[in-house]
Amino acid sequence: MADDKSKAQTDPADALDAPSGDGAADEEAVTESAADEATEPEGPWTRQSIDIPDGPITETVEYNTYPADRFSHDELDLADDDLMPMLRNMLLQRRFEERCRQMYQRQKISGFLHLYIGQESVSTGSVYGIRLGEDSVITAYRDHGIGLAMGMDPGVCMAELFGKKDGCSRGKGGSMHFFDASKRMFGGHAIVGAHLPLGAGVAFAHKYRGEDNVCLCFFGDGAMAQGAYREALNLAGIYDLPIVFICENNQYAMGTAVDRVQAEPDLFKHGRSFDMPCSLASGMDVFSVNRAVKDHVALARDGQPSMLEIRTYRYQGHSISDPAKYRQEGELDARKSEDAIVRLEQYIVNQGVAADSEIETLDEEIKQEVLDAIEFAENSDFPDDDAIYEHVYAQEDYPFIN
Ligand SMILES: Cc1ncc(C[n+]2csc(CCOP(=O)(O)OP(=O)(O)O)c2C)c(N)n1
Ligand SMILES: [Mg+2]
Repeated sequence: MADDKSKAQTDPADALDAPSGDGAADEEAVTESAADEATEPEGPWTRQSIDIPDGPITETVEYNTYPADRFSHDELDLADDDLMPMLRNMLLQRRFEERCRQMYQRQKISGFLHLYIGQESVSTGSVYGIRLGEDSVITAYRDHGIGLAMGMDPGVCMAELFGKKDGCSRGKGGSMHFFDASKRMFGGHAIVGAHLPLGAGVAFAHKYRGEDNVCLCFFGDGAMAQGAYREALNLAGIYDLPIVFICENNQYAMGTAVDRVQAEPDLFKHGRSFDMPCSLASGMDVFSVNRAVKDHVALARDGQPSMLEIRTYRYQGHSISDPAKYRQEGELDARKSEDAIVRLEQYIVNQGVAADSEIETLDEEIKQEVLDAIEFAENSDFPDDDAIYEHVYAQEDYPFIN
């Protein structure tokens, strides 16, 4: 795919090597580039033809699909021993957020709070498809699930929500700004669509440094209506960046259903405009997500950016204050009956890997872990007043501020 594209510049390192400066150095640079132009550079450059074919162009496109209940764990190279940790990973997100809701009602948490409940298979299935700690992840503001799935400490996360100094962003970011550079979790971003170019930048950094790592860039269905989405995918395509664009299509952007705002509601197909492989996976089955992400990560490691739509559903409102009246009657119950956590629990029992009672014990342990996280957050202090001046960008000679 990427190989037969017309490109003015294929290597990002070349892009940064462009001559700059003033005076004599500039003159030299100009002379050199004039000489370059005289001889056609070697490389895979092709010029687009101006001739129009005499007849229609027919294109056959293949989209991969990853439906629910298609994959078993052994096909995914997951051992029996991986299944309970995988369930633990999902349950931790669920139990953590159930308490977040309660803590919000008790006014321990203020500001925005967007819950991820219902979407846990997306984070867990993805994290099990990357090299944790080496590959990078970036996401939007519904970020608690992916942060916890990547192994961020629940106490540190809860402290962030409480606005306390031991929080992952020192209590100054809150719900939308989970961040842990040591785990290569690059946020947590509040402006819809704005982090997609950042994701492309992270992938660019991997490539520029010669690392064999990839970036997973998650975003919502709503972000696809933003211009930054197009800019990011285009740059990734031009530079062959090691990135997977993952659209978490939870059917709504606030109260707006996808098919009310997208002329092509099959969002995975949009990646075709950038000559990328595109796939569609079920977010109601953690194995489907895992298979899809592994396949797309393999593409990214080969320098092929791609687009993956994961169809999922959020069981809570858009934010804590949303009564979610836009849903159709019976819609929520239907989706709850497909809950990916329950699906995995049933799978584990059916495979004879663990009994119901062992799953219940695991759940109790996790509930206690979340209570411990709350205690940690309670015992942490609020940031000092002076902290308001820390980690703030200020350029002394910046114009217009005086
Ligand atoms: C540029 C911008 N416009 C509007 C908003 C307000 N806003 C916050 S969330 C949201 C909906 C985004 O929906 P989606 O991308 O599908 O993510 P989801 O909430 O479903 O996870 C909007 C419009 C914003 N944060 N940024
Ligand atoms: Mg959405």
